[in-house]
Amino acid sequence: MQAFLEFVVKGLVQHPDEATVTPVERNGMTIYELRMNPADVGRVIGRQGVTINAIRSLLLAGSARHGLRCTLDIVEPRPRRSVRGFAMKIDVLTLFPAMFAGPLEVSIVQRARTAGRLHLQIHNLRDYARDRHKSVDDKPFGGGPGMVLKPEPLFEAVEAVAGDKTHVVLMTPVGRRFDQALARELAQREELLLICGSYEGVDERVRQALVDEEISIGDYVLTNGGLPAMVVIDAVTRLLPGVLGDDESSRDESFSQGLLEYPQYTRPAEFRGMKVPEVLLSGHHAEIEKWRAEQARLRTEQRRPDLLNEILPSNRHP
Ligand code: 4GS
Repeated sequence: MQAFLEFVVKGLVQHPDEATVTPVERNGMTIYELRMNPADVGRVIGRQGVTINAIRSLLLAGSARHGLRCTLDIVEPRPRRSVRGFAMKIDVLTLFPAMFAGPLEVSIVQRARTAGRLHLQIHNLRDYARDRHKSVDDKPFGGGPGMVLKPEPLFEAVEAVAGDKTHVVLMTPVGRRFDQALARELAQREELLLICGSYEGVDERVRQALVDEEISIGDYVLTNGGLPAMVVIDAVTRLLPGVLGDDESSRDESFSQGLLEYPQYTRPAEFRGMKVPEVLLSGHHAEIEKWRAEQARLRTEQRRPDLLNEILPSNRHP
């Protein structure tokens, strides 16, 4: 369908190399967005819309045969955003670099890395231990169970890795609770250094002298700060400019207004006797929007009433 539209549009315009067709999924409908040189818009619309209506009819006929719902939209050329060249640098200090293979090498994070938006480097804290035994931990002064991360390797590592602009973060349960607002804050930084705690904790002088901010991903005790660091990296990366496509990020906007997601369905319309709500099949966009807004509010009231008094005043009851 896209190729067909492209063929038709390029045949009409004077600058065919500037004409593009992008399918965008919205409310179960495919909108084919046409972009072109502004001088060509008139040609594609035609006198009194004759040309564009003819294209729409062809599209409708073609898509109906396949049971799809499509439409056509002429949109402004995408603004050249000033995101080109922006990249965030994230360094991680950990005793278990092997943990980081996998989660950060797939999906959107991997895409951000290959696109040069995210420069991620994992450093083994043990490489910065100077003594013969490469020791990174020691018994706590004053006694007690477990081991504490020694200051020397951490100081050496941070001094080697961090620059002037680097925001140094310690992952620890005593830190500020991580949430979407904090992810947005961190995404504004140019360079992050995430220190993963291990064992019973880190020498207090590390906090005093090296760390700008302490972050916790939640009130539970993990074996080390590797997973928390990955959680932060994942949430921050998808907020970096140019990482999510337009479609992904506009979807995100409606969900990060502080309400929980409304229920989503895809085909088939009936599965093992369970039906998709009629309104979603109706094609009435206004009705669908209304239903989704109601559902999002209902779910939030039932499951996370705390969210309604938070974040955005627009979430509150009128
Ligand atoms: C968390 C957390 C954590 C705590 C590290 C016990 C090893 C462990 N770090 N959010 N010592 N929750 N860290 O559980 O950030």
